[in-house]
Amino acid sequence: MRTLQSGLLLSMMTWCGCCASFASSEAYAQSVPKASTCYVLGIQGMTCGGCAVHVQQGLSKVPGVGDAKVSYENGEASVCVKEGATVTGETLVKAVEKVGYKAKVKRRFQN
Ligand SMILES: [Cu+2]
Repeated sequence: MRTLQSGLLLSMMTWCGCCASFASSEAYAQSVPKASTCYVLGIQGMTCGGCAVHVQQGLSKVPGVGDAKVSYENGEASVCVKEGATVTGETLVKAVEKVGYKAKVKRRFQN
């Protein structure tokens, strides 16, 4: 736990204490190429906006993922895969589980 950083962030946002790190969403504001495959995942176990960031970080680390948006309010993540990359829904579910949450693929679509 990076307590120094978390203490600093407490003044900036509501923090439930379950998340060890935080990264600016700007880091994930990457452009998604046309005709990429996107997935909508249902996420279980998120208890605050910080959890959504945590899940987003986990998904963004998957090689081939071009863009990941996570909504704590909706309990959903939308993830778009870079063109030519072979990322499966199962891979994304595992990435979410790796950071401590449950996920399942709700929908797959072409962006
Ligand atoms: Cu949280």
